[in-house]
Amino acid sequence: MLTVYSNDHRLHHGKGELSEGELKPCYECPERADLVLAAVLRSKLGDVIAPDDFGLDPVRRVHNARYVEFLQQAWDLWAAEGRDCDALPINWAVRGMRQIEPEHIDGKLSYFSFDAGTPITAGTWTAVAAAANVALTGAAKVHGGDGCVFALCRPPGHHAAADYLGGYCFLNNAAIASQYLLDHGASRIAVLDIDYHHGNGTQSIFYERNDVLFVSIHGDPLQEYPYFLGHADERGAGPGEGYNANFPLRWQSSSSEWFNALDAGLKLIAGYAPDSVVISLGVDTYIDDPISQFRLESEDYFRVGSRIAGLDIPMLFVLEGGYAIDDIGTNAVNVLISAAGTAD
Ligand code: Q9C
Ligand code: ZN
Repeated sequence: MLTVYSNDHRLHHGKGELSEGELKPCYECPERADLVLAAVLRSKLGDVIAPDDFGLDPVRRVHNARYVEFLQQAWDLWAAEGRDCDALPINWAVRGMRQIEPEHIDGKLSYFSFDAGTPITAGTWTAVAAAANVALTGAAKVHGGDGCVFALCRPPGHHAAADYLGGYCFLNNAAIASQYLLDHGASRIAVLDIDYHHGNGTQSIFYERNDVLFVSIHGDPLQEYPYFLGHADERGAGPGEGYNANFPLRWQSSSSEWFNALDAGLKLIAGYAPDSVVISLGVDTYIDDPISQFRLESEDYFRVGSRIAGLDIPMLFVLEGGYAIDDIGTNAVNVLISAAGTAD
């Protein structure tokens, strides 16, 4: 299996996220991708290549142009206020408030975000653009005939919607890759999101479309972040009705409950008969994950890979979450090794 990777991810290194009433060190840190890369190299999964530059057109197929421009300018606008700490929003336009983009950077940050856990730093845009190029390069390889590719993306993407950031995510790498495949000949793409958290960004981007089937297994939004999307009755809208499937699971759900949901999700995907499947691969379902409440063990991840490979269609794995630093490499590579082994 080919891996696509860029060192530019290291340019995004936030200091703190608002959590439990204080600014805590960011769980989403550069070591994550460095350790996944180290595990890929140790495992001899296959070649590691650098991304090509696709420019911003394929990004704008998914994200609003004003939002992309904001991401490019945000740090400079923040620094122009004389600030050298990370940029974070402080308030949001909830029920009954106006959706008008403010002029001041503090207002813009609020307008284009939904949480205070996703800091913008001086190097964030470069890292974010590189992650999108990693995903796009992966998609181009799948388009070119590779059966199984790993986009080692950081920062992650699945919480980012068409025009807002959050959940450590800025551009939706998996959605951008999916749209690229559709724009290059695919008629149907399935996105299988197995990150612990609901992929609210990906769901919202494709909610009214029937050319992307979105399937997500995640912590029940009644208990878990992102709280306001990911319920089982969200099934898509308009032409997209029936093309969105959520499997919310309660905290401390067992591995066997999780695999039952995976099997149900894979059955829906097989019935859809997509040209390719894009997997939002988070390994924060791990029992030792510091911010999550599922119970998968390292050995379980082998079965995740082989079950997905059983679809017998081209697979693009896109890295999302996973915060148990010591085991993130092993867990991610266990999925990939077994997917590659089963597919060959
Ligand atoms: N006390 C991804 O896994 N909230 N994002 C954490 C910690 C944000 C996770 C709260 C979780 C975002 C890509
Ligand atoms: Zn997650």
